[in-house]
Amino acid sequence: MFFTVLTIFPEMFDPFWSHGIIRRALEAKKIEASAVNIREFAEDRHQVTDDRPFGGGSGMVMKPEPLAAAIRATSQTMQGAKAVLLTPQGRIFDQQMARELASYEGLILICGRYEGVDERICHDLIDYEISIGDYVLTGGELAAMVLMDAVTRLIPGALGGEDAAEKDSFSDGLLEHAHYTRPRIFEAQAVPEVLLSGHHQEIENWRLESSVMRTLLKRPDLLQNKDLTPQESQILKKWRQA
Ligand code: 9D3
Repeated sequence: MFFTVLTIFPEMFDPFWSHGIIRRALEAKKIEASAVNIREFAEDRHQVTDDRPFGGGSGMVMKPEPLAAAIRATSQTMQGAKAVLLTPQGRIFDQQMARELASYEGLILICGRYEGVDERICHDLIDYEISIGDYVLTGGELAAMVLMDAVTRLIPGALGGEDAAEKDSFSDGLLEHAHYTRPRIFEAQAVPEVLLSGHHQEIENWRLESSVMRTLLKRPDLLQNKDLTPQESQILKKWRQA
């Protein structure tokens, strides 16, 4: 996977590239990444990337020419890449979209700033418009990092060791079971006895029950569109009666 981010703040990405799983994936060449300054594609002497909105009003709009030049130049060097605009008007990002995006060879992530980008950028040059949720950010950069983080961990080999990606929360539509580590008693709270028993089947049963119960309590909305296995339905019935 090849990520190119188009932004007026490329330095924001340096700490993101430099830590944890993202850093390891870069070092292992599971992903490649660069942040390009849109300003470099502005033709004027002061490299201006914004302008006042037609029709008046407060705030500034991202000019189309530098952005279009940056997207075209990047597309030419990235065969099979999709262009993603991070925008509050986009479809809300979820795990299914992360899986879809992870299937491409490359992603060009366009980070808006100011009040927004000129509408005419969207029609020909953008494949996806994505928001990361219904709250107001100051620009698309953090959203681009969220997207790259979620996509990177789906790239085969990027997590290292065993492929935990598919066992995760959301990948089967339920929240994960509760987790415990040492000590066995922490502030008068004991670890569930079954987890210390060594009975693998009982542990699996307990984890599925924990998973279904937690989803019912914390995220009942996830159960609306989910196909349950007979075992899951039985657990759910029991906890709904409780
Ligand atoms: C006053 C109207 N605002 C729209 C909600 C203007 C506006 C606010 C914030 C325009 C752009 C932005 C900057 N946000 C993003 O670029 C952004 C974003 C977000 O704010 N929330 C969730 N996902 C995203 S992706 C890009």
